[in-house]
Amino acid sequence: MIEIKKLASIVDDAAKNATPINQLTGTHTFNESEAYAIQAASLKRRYLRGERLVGLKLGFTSRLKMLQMGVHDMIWGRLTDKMILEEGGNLQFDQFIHPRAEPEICFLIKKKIEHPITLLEAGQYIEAIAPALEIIDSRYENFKFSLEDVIADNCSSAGVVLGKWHNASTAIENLGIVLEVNQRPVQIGSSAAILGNPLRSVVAAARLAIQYEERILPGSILLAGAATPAVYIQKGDHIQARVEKLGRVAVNVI
Ligand code: OOG
Ligand code: MG
Repeated sequence: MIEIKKLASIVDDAAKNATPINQLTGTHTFNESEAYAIQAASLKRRYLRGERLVGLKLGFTSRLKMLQMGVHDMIWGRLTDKMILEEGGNLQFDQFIHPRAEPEICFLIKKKIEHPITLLEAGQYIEAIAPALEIIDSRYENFKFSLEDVIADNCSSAGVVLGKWHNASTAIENLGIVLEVNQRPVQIGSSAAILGNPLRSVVAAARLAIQYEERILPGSILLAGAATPAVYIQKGDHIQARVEKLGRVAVNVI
């Protein structure tokens, strides 16, 4: 039996103190569902400190992200209110270990999702769509992990910046996406890289949430997964994502 609570406290302390740790799978053997149990237990610690669940995120929904991180499957994690950063505001670099930014598409959920849904049905569950920046900050040394490690570490979740909400009927299956650092494009991609259509992330989230007994509630957010690889960010950087039709979203690293 692996010690779920102990491993949860290790990843949680690493995040809280912005101190890197060795990969848990270096010293412990656990499977994917045990990794999700560690993630859930680490979130419980955040809730006890007063953080609130505001939504979910999917990861590795694009081939480029899987290739960048050397993993082979989709993952999902939880987002809390403490991770939400003000659009156009500041990100305190020292509160992170080795943060990276990636461009995202975010859904605002309209109706509770309680059963598996199809791609055709996905639109009914969406209230609005926004461009977003996700800040990921693996708690593992050198941002290196196995799939089980990254799941246990809440999928590197660390920060989310949301842009303006747009109508849920906006066609999003093939939108140009640019990630800029200090006004220079550093990653260019298309929303089509996200499972062929980011709405498929809603379908996948529904399936995974049911499988792992998490709820997708009205008013919660869902990050579809980055369309491009993530980039390391530095103090002094201005980070901006532009998504065709959805506009821009930015944050300053201080
Ligand atoms: C894991 C998080 C992946 C995405 O959008 O693919 C993710 C990581 O790369 O550290 O958020
Ligand atoms: Mg992401």
